[in-house]
Amino acid sequence: ILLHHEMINALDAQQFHVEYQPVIETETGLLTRCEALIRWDHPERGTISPGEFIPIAEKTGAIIWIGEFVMRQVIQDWQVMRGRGIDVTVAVNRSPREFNDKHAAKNWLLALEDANMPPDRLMLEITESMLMRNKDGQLANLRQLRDAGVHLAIDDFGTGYSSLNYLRSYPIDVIKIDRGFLSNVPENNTQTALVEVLIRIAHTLDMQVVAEGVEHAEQVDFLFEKGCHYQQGFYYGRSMKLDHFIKFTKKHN
Ligand code: G
Ligand code: G
Ligand code: MN
Ligand code: NA
Repeated sequence: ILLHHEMINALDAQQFHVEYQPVIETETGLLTRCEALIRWDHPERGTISPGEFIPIAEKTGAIIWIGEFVMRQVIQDWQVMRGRGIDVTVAVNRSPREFNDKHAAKNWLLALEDANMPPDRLMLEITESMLMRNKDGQLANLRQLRDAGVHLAIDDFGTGYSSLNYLRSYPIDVIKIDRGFLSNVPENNTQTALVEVLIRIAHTLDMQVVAEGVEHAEQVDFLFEKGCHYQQGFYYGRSMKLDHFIKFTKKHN
């Protein structure tokens, strides 16, 4: 079991790092975005997936410190990319707890300003369940961030419980279709029809739509035809350490 103190020690011992997975703009084929994903290089257990330790960090509260580390690292890495001629928008996963601090939006916006990183180069990914809890303080932070130009995405869209009408009343501008929906596209007719519907929902709500879990060319053709704005998945590339990601991006674009 991963304990609170083990995660805090891991931060001190610099056992966490952030990797970047490419996100491709469908219309141009250009790599214009990426998603930041945390990794834990555990000295005894090897690399531990965030799927394993983030839920525990959310319970113990360590997520606040981990989240601060990720945000700081992303902003620093963005500056490195910018210095190497790359100007991408970076998506960062956020846990609901990180929006409880009423100064959260202000603090993140100040950090961007300090780094000369335009707010629209940052995207925050939240889950449907966070919106359903509908906490006033969290909503105020979301509004402030969106007003400043930060993109706000619903991650794993379609797996939670949000009502579609509800979604409209939140300052969300991006929908990420969960990769579970794409896994049997285009072989499975029902799944394929569902993805088409999800893309159309995004169009109707005037939101950008990202398909996750793109693994082969048939999916790329389908997403192009249906007007899915962005694509992410192993077909294009896995998450990479900063240096590798910079080389990859230069080669791709
Ligand atoms: O990269 P991988 O598929 O192992 O990620 C598993 C899960 O961990 C994903 O659902 C992703 O949203 C989450 N995750 C990855 N990095 C972060 C992070 O920095 N903060 C939070 N809160 N979640 C993350
Ligand atoms: O929940 P979230 O969307 O943040 O999770 C992102 C995770 O999805 C990353 O950990 C990444 O490793 C994984 N992922 C990204 N692209 C693909 C893909 O094409 N196929 C599969 N199976 N997993 C993927
Ligand atoms: Mn995500
Ligand atoms: Na997702």
